[in-house]
Amino acid sequence: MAFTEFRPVDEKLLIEYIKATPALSARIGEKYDDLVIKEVGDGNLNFVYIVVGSSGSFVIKQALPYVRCIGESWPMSKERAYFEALALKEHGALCPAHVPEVYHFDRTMSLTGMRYLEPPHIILRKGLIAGIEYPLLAEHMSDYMARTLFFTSLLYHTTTEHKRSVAEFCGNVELCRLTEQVVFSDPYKISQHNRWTSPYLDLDAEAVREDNILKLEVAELKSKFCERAQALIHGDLHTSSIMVTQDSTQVIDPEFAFVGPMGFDVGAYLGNLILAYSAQDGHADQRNDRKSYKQWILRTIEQSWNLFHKKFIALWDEHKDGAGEAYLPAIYNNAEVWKLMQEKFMEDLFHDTLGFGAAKMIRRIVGVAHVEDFESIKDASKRADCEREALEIAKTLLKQRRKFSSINEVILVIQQLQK
Ligand code: ADP
Ligand code: SR1
Ligand code: MG
Repeated sequence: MAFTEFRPVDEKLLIEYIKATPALSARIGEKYDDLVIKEVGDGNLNFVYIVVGSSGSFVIKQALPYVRCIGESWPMSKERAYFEALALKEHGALCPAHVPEVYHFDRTMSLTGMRYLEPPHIILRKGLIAGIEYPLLAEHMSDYMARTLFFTSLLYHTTTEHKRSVAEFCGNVELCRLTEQVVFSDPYKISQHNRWTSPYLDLDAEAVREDNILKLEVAELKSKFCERAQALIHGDLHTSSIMVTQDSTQVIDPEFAFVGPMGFDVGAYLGNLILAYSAQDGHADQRNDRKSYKQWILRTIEQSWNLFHKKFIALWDEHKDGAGEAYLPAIYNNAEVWKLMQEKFMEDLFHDTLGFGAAKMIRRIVGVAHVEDFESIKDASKRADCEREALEIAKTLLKQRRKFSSINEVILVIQQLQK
């Protein structure tokens, strides 16, 4: 069977597709009798099939021309699959230990074949809800963020290389516009898709829509998101885009990738860890009060930023005489100016991280597409208490981000604002 035009696959059609695609059929030794195919997509946008045979396995991900969690009433370019595959390949080349290998990509079918992250890999968010500690998470995520962000920025690229990448990923405009809407606009106005734990958070949602200072700060972040072409970012680096075991950390799902502000990735990751922290009281029971687990999350936030900072600077120092054109060695030519310039860069990145992280937290509480951390708390009043705490932390971080000079200060504020 030829696949010369787009067709949504199902389990049955997928077998025909695999038979017609050598890069996939070879992965399962061309054995079809014992093949098990299951659709497992629990994300918001796409369809994901796990394909397991006796001689191998892979995952197939297909984008349909709409947003899955809303339905066909919200059309969305299926070209997002192309940008996801491109980013998986580029980030995978820079950080192969933490990105699944792409085996096959078909632009006509908006379909990607990639490594199956087999059990015990689970989605990090689910691990955080279950109260599982991941001792290597901070080490691995700081590696991933430092390498993908540094090596795709002007600190490493010439401006010619950089503009080529900016131009290519500008094509992912529909996904960028989705983020502009659901992160930076909808939570601050009445919008048909907005939702919150009503009636408990009615006044809190209204307060977000009427907070002039918050609106001024969000405008600044939105402008940075739209205008700052700093590095090839993942674009949706929340805790459901990370799959983990005790010794493996894999970043999936970069379909929102574009050349944007680095702090949007670091902030998404840290902001979602703060959401997980605020949700813990809702998951506490008589067997486990979650107190020590909350401390582990805070330590992970602290270590993730501090390790990221250290590794990013180390990469920068190592490549300071390379092709990167942002800070020419002939100008930044003494140890003092080099240090001052790096400190300024990292301070700005830290403040961006806090601002974007906070904006990502707010949208998950009063906007569209909520997170399982809170949704799985059955008692609505208890859930609202947890969400309100996260909202207060986010508003404080967003409005006062420039006052913070270390991640420890952020941790202290989180602890002070907990109920
Ligand atoms: P969406 O783009 O819709 O958010 P995701 O890429 O997040 O889709 O994938 C949805 C789900 O499919 C994930 O939560 C995970 O359970 C599963 N999944 C995705 N990619 C893989 C993979 N490479 N290996 C194993 N499971 C995967
Ligand atoms: C309709 S909004 C869907 C959300 O899911 C994705 O994971 C992105 O975060 C997007 O904002
Ligand atoms: Mg996803």
